[in-house]
Formats: sequence, structure tokens, C-alpha cells
Amino acid sequence: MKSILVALTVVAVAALPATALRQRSFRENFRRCPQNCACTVDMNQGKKVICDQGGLREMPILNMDGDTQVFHFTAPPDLPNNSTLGRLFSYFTNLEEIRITHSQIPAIGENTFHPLRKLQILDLSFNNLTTVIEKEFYGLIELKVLNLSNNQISKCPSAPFRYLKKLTSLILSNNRLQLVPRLFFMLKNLQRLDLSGNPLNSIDPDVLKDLRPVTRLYLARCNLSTLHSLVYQNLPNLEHLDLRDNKFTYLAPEEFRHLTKLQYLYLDGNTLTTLKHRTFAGQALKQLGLSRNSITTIEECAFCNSSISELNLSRNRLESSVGDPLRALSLSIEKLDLSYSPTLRGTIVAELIQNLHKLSVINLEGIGLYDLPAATFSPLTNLRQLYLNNNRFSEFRYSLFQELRKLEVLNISHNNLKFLRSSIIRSLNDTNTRVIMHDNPWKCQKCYMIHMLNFLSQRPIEDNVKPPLCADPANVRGRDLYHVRIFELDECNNPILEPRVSGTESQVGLVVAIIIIMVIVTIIVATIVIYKTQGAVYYTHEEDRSRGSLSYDNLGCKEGLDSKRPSIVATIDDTISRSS
Ligand SMILES: *[C@@H]1O[C@H](CO)[C@@H](O)[C@H](O)[C@H]1NC(C)=O
Ligand SMILES: *[C@@H]1O[C@H](CO)[C@@H](O)[C@H](O)[C@H]1NC(C)=O
Ligand SMILES: *[C@@H]1O[C@H](CO)[C@@H](O)[C@H](O)[C@H]1NC(C)=O
Ligand SMILES: *[C@@H]1O[C@H](CO)[C@@H](O)[C@H](O)[C@H]1NC(C)=O
Ligand SMILES: *[C@@H]1O[C@H](CO)[C@@H](O)[C@H](O)[C@H]1NC(C)=O
Ligand SMILES: *[C@@H]1O[C@H](CO)[C@@H](O)[C@H](O)[C@H]1NC(C)=O
Ligand SMILES: *[C@@H]1O[C@H](CO)[C@@H](O)[C@H](O)[C@H]1NC(C)=O
Ligand SMILES: *[C@@H]1O[C@H](CO)[C@@H](O)[C@H](O)[C@H]1NC(C)=O
Ligand SMILES: CC(=O)N[C@H]1CO[C@H](CO)[C@@H](O)[C@@H]1O
Repeated sequence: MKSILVALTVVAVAALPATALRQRSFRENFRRCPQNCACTVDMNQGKKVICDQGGLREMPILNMDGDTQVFHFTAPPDLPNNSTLGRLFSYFTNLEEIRITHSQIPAIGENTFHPLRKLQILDLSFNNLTTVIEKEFYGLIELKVLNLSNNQISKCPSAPFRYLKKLTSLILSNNRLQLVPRLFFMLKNLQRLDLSGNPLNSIDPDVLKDLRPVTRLYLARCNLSTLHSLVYQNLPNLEHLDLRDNKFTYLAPEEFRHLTKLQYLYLDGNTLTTLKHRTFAGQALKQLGLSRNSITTIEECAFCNSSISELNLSRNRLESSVGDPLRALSLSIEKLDLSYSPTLRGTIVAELIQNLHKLSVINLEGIGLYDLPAATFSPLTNLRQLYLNNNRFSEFRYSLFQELRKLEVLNISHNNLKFLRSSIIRSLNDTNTRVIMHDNPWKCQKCYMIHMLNFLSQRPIEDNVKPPLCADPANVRGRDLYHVRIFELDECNNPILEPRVSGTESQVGLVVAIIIIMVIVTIIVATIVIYKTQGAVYYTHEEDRSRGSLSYDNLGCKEGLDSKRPSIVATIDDTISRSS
């Protein structure tokens, strides 16, 4: 009997969702809970009091249990509290985390947190603090995280944080801070320092003397245009450096040579124009962000003797690929972002990436591309994700994706595609690639769609992805390609030249095409010269113009052709018209 009860209890408990178990509101565990606040017991964090309604004047500290471990006093940004601190926390010696934000706190006050020897996290972001002094942090011997971001702190006396011997993370972003000597004195365990969004303008190397242990330094939006090499020398353990959205116009050769442990470097949103020889020499980076600069030139040896796994060159103005500057990264680079660089051309892209055999992700979105050489991706046999969305492609060269045996994702949405050649569809089908292709003017006639609908019918429909829609003709306009049926589509109004060859066998295609053209020419001559009738008009379709060769691809229109009119051959130029 007892065992049945126990079993039932076990089942009942097991049936409770994990989160409900961990964070149930046990009012009975609280002797008191302040009005308008939520009191919960959290398995990891213990007793938690959260007051986040906003519009409060006083901290409801009198109605809180003495053994509370987590206290949040916060507000929605549009309904801030208007409160002050004082020695409110004397009895709450179990507190481990305090967050008082959006409360217009004007100052911290001496010894405010003095008895809180267990406090590990203190977050006072989004208040009205204008300065901090050492006595305000007296006694916080266990504090690990101090968040003072989004205040109006400007000038501080030196060494305000000297009592915070265990501090690992100091966040001072979005203040009006000016650096003073020994500001960071005694922060012996500091790993992460965030000074982003302060108008520092320049950094005196002496100020950073105390930051040798720091591994992550954030200096985004600090109006910096240069850093003295002594600054780097004072930061020998740096692994992560964020210099986004500053005013750097120039990087010296081996600029970062003192940062031998650096792995993540962000220089996005500066005003760099040229990457000089050996700028990154000796550097082994996991990520290098150079997006949103005005880089027009990468000197041949800019990346010599360096290795970079992920390189972001998005939103620059690269114009050429002289000297093959990315070649130095051929053994290291796995992700490359060249998106939204309006000056790039298809041929430059092809040259830039020709040696990047390890590449697994490449982003070429928003460049205005309408053509890429047929062999562009053939060296990239490890490519898994290819982004060609937001370009102007109206067709792809038939073997463009042929070597991409590992392709998992292809985004070709927002282009000018009316159909995909059957050879393209076949190679995507073979690799089971996920193709995103909404927002193209798909032409829903039988001859264009027969392979495509077959291909789509074997793919799962993804819920969060916009479906591709028919743009043309009127009878199916707006219909979703996943749901339209082949029998609903019209025959093509222009029957299409249909050499019976596979698109992959280009040599055979060429021969057959030439034979067909010769036959056609013969018939034309015969027709015109001998019979002088208006019976049939012939066109040929020229392709692969820039390679100067002719080849034909199976467009899948066998079924669309009327076999009783074999002598009528028309053009598909209207479907692949493009500027070149
Ligand atoms: C906030 O409180 C202070 C003093 O308590 C008062 O002077 C001030 O007017 C209040 N501000 C607002 C916006 O309520
Ligand atoms: C706090 O700062 C905000 C924004 O700067 C300001 O609107 C508000 O009046 C200040 N409150 C006090 C109490 O000074
Ligand atoms: C510091 O506070 C800001 C603003 O509330 C917040 O976005 C950020 O995540 C906090 N950082 C840490 C490490 O707690
Ligand atoms: C940014 O720094 C330059 C000097 O490098 C200075 O002239 C300018 O006033 C600073 N801008 C701001 C907003 O502090
Ligand atoms: C290449 O970089 C390494 C450090 O990664 C350095 O030890 C070596 O001297 C450099 N070689 C050249 C030729 O610069
Ligand atoms: C490259 O930088 C752009 C602009 O800063 C950003 O939107 C994009 O997400 C970055 N790409 C990667 C792969 O991080
Ligand atoms: C594909 O590209 C479109 C257009 O730029 C974009 O909206 C969409 O998020 C992309 N989808 C994926 C999965 O990359
Ligand atoms: C796609 O591949 C499957 C086998 O994986 C095959 O049954 C199907 O016919 C192919 N579809 C097209 C359109 O080639
Ligand atoms: C700025 C602000 O929202 N102040 C509010 C503080 O809370 C009192 C009520 O306790 C409101 O009257 C104030 O408007």
C-alpha cells in the first residue's frame, strides 16, 4: 500500500515539467513577500524576490525575508522607478545577487553593501550614477560581476575598485568615463572589462598597467583612432578585443604582434581603406571582423603568416583581387563573408576564393551579382553553406554547383530567377541541399517546372521559410510551388530547343548542338531557297557567351514540346534575358 503511494508520488512529480519543479512559487516557504513582487524558490539560486512592475519609489525591503538570496528591483524602461539606496541590506547577509536597474539611483553611498560577504553579482545598470568611489564597494569580498553600464559616470578617483579582489567582470559601458591613472588598481582577477560607448578618444598606456590578467576587452564606440603599441604590451593575456565603430583609418604592419594570445578581433565599423602588407602577420585568429569599413585594397601579403578561421569583409569596397591576397589563408579560412560589397564583380569573387579549399560557409549576398564563372565554386569542395540571395541572377551556369558535394544550404531567394535548369536541380537533388528560393519571378509553365515540382515534392515544407510563388502566367500567379500540381500548368507558349543530352555532358552537348544547328541551317537554306514559303522560323540559343562556346542544357521541356511540330524551334532568350 505504502509502496503504491510512493510510486504514485514519484509518477506525479515526474509528470511536472522540469521548469515548474525548479521555479515553483512556494508562498509557504516565505514568511513575507512584498506587495507587487514575485517571490520564488529556485533550486539553483534559492529564495528570489523580483519586483519589476516599475513606477515604485521605495525598495520594499521591509517586507522581505532575511534569508533572500536574489533580489531584483527593476522596471520597464518607460516606467522607471525613482528610488535611492542607503544601508538597506544590513540584515540580508545571504544575498548573492542584486540587480537594481531603471530606478534613477543617483549614487551608491558609502558602505551600502558592506555586510554582504556572499554577494557575487551586483548590477546597477540604467541608473543615474555619476561617480563611484572605493568606500561604496567596501566589504564585497566575493563580488565577481559588477555592472555599472548605462549610467552617467564621468570622472572617478583612482582605485575605486580596490576592494573587489575577486572581481572577474567589470562592465562600465555607455557612461561618460574618462580614464585616470590607476583606475583599475588591484583588480587582480579581472578577466573581462567593458568600456564600450565611453568617449575615451585616446588611451594612455599607463592606465592599462593594471590590466595584465584581462582576457576580454571591449572598446567599441570609444572614438579611438589609434592605440599606442604600449597599450597592447600591457595586455599580454588578451584573447578577445572589440574595437568596433571607432575611427581607425590605418593599421601598422604587425599592429597586434604583442597580443600573442588573441583569437577574436573586431575592427568592424571603422574607416580603414587599405590593409597593408603583414598587418596580421603572426596572428592566429578564430574571428576577424573587418566589415563596414571602406577597404578598397588588400595588399598581397596582408594576411601572410597568419591564420584566420572566420573572416568578415562584408560592406566594404573591394575592387580587385591583385596578387590573390586571400591565398595566405587557404589552409585556415572556413567562413568568409563578402556580402553587401557593391563594387565586387563575379570574376573578382571567383579569383578571391580560388584557393580557399577549406571554406565551408561563404556569404555573397547583396552584391548585385548576375553571373559567376562556371568554375567559381569548383575548388570549394568542402562548402556547406552558400548564400547568393539578394542578387540579380536570372540563371546559373549549368555546372556552377556541380562540385559542391557537401552543400547543405543554398539561399537563392530575392533574385531574378524564372526557372532552374534541370542540371542544377539534379546536382542539388543529389546532395540533398536545402534550397531557399522565395521571392523570385518563377515561371509556372509545364516545361519550366516539371523537374522543379518533382524536386520540391520530395522535400519537407519548412514552416518558418517563405514559400516560392508563381509569378507568371496569370492562371497560377501567387500559387505556392510546393502545392501547385503539374496538370494545373499550361503548356509553354514558346516550345524550347531541346537537344537530347544531359547538361553535365557538355562535350557531347556541344557536338550534338553543332549537328542540330547544321541541320537547321540546311533546312533553312532549303526552305528559303527552294520553296520560298513562310512555314517555319528558326532561332538558336547561344549560351556560355563569355567562354565562347556553345552548349545546351536539358531544360526539361521534352514533355512540353509538341512532337507533331518537330520543325518549329523557338527561343528561350526571353526567359534568360540579362545585361552583361
Ligand atoms: C524622483 O525623486 C526625487 C526625490 O525623491 C524627486 O526630487 C524627483 O522629482 C523625482 N523625479 C521624478 C521624475 O519623479
Ligand atoms: C535620471 O536620468 C534620466 C535620463 O538621463 C533623467 O531623465 C532623469 O530625470 C534623471 N533622474 C533623476 C532623479 O535625476
Ligand atoms: C549589464 O547590464 C546590461 C544592461 O542591463 C545588460 O545588457 C548586460 O547583459 C549586463 N551584463 C552582465 C555581464 O551582467
Ligand atoms: C573624437 O576624437 C577626436 C580626436 O581624435 C575629437 O576631435 C572629437 O571631438 C572626438 N569626438 C567626440 C564625440 O568626443
Ligand atoms: C610567423 O608567425 C610566427 C608566430 O605565429 C612567428 O614565430 C614567425 O617568426 C613568423 N614568421 C615570419 C616569417 O614572419
Ligand atoms: C559580418 O558583418 C556584418 C556587418 O557588420 C554582420 O551583419 C554579419 O552578421 C557579419 N557576418 C558574420 C558571419 O558574422
Ligand atoms: C535567405 O535569404 C533571404 C533574403 O535575403 C533572407 O530573408 C532569409 O532569411 C535567408 N534564409 C536563410 C535560411 O538563410
Ligand atoms: C531526386 O533524388 C531521388 C533519390 O534521392 C530520386 O528518386 C528523384 O527522382 C530525384 N528527383 C529529381 C527531380 O531528380
Ligand atoms: C519617473 C517615474 O516614473 N516616477 C514615478 C515613481 O513612482 C511613483 C509612484 O510610486 C509615481 O508617481 C512616479 O511618477
